Amino acid sequence: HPVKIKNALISVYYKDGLEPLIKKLNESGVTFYSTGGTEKFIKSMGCEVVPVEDLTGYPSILGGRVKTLHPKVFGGILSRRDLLEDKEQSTQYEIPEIDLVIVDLYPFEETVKAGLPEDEIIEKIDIGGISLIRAAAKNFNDVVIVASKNDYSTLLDILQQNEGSTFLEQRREFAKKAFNISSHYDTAIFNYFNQEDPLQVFKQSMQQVKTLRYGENPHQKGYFYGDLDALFTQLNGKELSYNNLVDVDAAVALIDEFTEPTFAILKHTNACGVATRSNLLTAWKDALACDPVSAFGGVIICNGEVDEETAIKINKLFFEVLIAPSFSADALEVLTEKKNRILLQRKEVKLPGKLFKTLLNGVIEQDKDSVIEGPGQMTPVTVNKPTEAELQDLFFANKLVKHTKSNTIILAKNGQLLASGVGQTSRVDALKQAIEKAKSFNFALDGAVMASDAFFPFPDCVEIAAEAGITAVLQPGGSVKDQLSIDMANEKGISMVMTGVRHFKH
Ligand code: 93A
Repeated sequence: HPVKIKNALISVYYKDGLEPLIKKLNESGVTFYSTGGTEKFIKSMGCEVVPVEDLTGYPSILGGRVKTLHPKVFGGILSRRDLLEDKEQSTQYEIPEIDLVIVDLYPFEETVKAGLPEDEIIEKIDIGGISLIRAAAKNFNDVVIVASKNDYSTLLDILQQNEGSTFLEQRREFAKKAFNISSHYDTAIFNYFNQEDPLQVFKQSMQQVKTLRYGENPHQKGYFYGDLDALFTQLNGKELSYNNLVDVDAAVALIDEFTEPTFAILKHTNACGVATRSNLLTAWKDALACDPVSAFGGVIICNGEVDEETAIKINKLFFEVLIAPSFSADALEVLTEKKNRILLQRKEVKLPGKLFKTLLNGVIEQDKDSVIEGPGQMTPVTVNKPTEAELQDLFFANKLVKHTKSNTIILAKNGQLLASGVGQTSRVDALKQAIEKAKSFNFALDGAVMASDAFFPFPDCVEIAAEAGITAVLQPGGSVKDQLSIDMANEKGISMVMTGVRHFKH
């Protein structure tokens, strides 16, 4: 079913690269229909071109918003050439058969990236062009759609081979590419609309002020701007303090990394106990076992209902805050025995994706670190590759690394945090701290994994880790001396993966 191209509608934002194709089509006697700028461009090449206004009998109106949106244009593209009714109607309404459509859409993404004001971005949402693409692609049975300048030469080659005709499979292939372009285009528009307005987050939170008992220390005043009731139902205890709020924020961010039953205990925003298990009771026991000393006075969080048995165990610990999505009635009875203890039942609410912080005489803003690399994004760089179990532990450790103060080293095994080095000014200090800590709680590090929030500038960390029994290492990589760490891992016979993503948290 070869179709010879007789009429082409051409409407392109960027005109570059178009000449050879226009020339070839012109030689084959194709009639061109075109919109304002494109029409001028084709004319300037010395080719005849029919303004689309002459076809529609309408000028381009609303500042160009409506140029091609007309039954004569869309009828010409969508008419089924083998259907008698379509043929008759096309004749009745004087609709020409358009068998080639070339479109280059308004550069929406480019305009967003250039940081232009919203009204200019909105104006770059192409309506006519995207409709032309969809219509022509839908009717690939009779119509060729070229929706990308990358395909000008593809069509040129085909036309040269087939004497100005195209075959059905070729038109179908063009249609597939066209729908790829239109879906990508609409996704970009959705992504633009889906961004939250950071100032909105700020303005909204400013509507509610809560005076805190004090700030970080008793001699500092403290306030919270926001709506805690939207996030939690407080079931017991005194008012959240400034430091509690900071820890609750860190706890929520950490637990949201996990889907399997998990308990985490935090102190000063860092996890000092985390375990993922098949049930929350064992998760609690193993989270606490990590560092029962630090757990004293901590903030506890889990991702499932707290039952009575677990509540009885938790109750033995002195803690500040316990956060869970729900508590059984029995559990609540146990946990409310002590009046000061804060129990928060979490609501399912999406938190803002931005972070603000005042500094100097202004405010800095950034996106939250919302990415986490799973085993699929861990590239092995050593002769030995991590086992499946090690990969799972590396994934677990990577989640903790992301939520722990830099410089961070996380040591983990079997879905349990063994020890961490946190907030150190050198990575090797963080590692030494972690190893010391693990040993002090009688953890054997043989077969444990290590994760680092940033690259190793020297091979010393890998060497020390391997000697302590660590068998698999995760790091983002990116140091000029990466190879030294890789060589060290190979020398020690352990495995290493790189994720390419750094997770500083300062
Ligand atoms: O504003 S539009 O959405 N309205 C239309 O009817 C329309 N038709 C084609 N934009 C429309 N186009 C776009 O105009 C094309 O997708 C192309 O990007 C551009 C070409 O305009 P010109 O030929 O005037 O440079």
